[in-house]
Amino acid sequence: MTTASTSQVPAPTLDTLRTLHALPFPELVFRAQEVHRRHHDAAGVQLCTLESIKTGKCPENCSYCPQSAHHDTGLEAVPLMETVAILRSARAAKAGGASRFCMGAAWREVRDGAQFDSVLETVRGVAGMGLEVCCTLGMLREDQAARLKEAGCKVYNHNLDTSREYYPTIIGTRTYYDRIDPLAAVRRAGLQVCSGGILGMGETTEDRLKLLLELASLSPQPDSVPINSLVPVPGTPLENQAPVDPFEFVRIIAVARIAMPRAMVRLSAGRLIMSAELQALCFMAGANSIFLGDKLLTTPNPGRSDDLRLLDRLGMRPLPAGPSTPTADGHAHDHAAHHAAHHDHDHHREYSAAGTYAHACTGAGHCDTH
Ligand code: SAM
Ligand code: DTB
Ligand code: SF4
Repeated sequence: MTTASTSQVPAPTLDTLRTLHALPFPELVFRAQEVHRRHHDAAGVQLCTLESIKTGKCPENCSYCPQSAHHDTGLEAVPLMETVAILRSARAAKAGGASRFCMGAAWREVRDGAQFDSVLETVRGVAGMGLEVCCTLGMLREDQAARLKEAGCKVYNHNLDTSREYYPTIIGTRTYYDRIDPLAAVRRAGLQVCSGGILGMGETTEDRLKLLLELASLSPQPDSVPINSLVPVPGTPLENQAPVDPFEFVRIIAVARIAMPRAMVRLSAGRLIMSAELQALCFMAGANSIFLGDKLLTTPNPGRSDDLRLLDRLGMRPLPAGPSTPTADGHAHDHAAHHAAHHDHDHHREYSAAGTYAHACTGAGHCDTH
């Protein structure tokens, strides 16, 4: 088996993440900007579209999730969609400007059989349209991940969601290992890893930093890291959770960016109630990917035209699909990745939270410091 990623980024320590998180807000955002510009196009945003290909009646009891059969959210369950209907959505997503199409199923795990075969056929069709394909279908084995890759899937999303310690408070039907093990299988099969979490489930800042530490300690680090803000859905046990303080949210994005310099950091669920200014701060802190389209899996998302207007107001633009999108695998050949290679040996500086360093590399031109 090949592995998708070859480059390793040294993991930070929890103390380093704590120190970064405690920096004055402008200093933290500045540090995150520095790292971001070294590894990414600072004006580029990856646009992904989600499709819930199998909705509801999930046997898992994730407290945040409207699709769990354990909660009464009034959600209409929909069995696995036909390939032709999913391909129609994918075509529309592409026409609307998305470069990645992410298919989610409310399954505990992937099971071999007609339904998985149908998903593989769908993956073939979506990949054939020139869209990057991401799947999130629950737990899976390496041979299943390999079949997805062979069908044209590029990325597998499987979130750790929160810290190891807080996890049992949120989910009782599986363990943290059930989340971590499939990530290794996905990597071994040569797929890119997308893994992140949710803020606003009653966890502490320490839990959030521990989640980032778990993600940053994966070797190689995830290629993309979705940071979701809890959408508190009526009928779920977390329906009354208060939103996370917006500056805390930005701080976590910034620490994620510094700890996982090459990853795409996705500003995921929860944008509907975020102001344009807060989203702009998230981009300044290193977020460089969003979900485009008025629906996530089952909950609403800002409309496509509002998002495109926001990017336009900020002078930002969609990143294209394909190898020019910088990823943690080090195979990208654009300027940002070229730059990243030159700066790998400098990575320890990114964790030097105590002082500033005079290294004014913007990523916008040729770096003359080496
Ligand atoms: N069943 C698969 C699994 O759990 O891996 C895939 C689908 S699941 C809905 C994908 C992710 O959506 C979860 O891991 C969680 O991070 C996120 N999610 C679900 N409900 C959410 C909510 N109410 N607010 C924010 N994120 C949510
Ligand atoms: C991720 O981290 N967030 C997306 C995607 N990966 C699959 C899902 C968000 C779901 C929000 C709740 C809903 O719409 O059902
Ligand atoms: Fe099922 Fe995934 Fe929702 Fe958990 S998050 S209840 S596994 S769909």
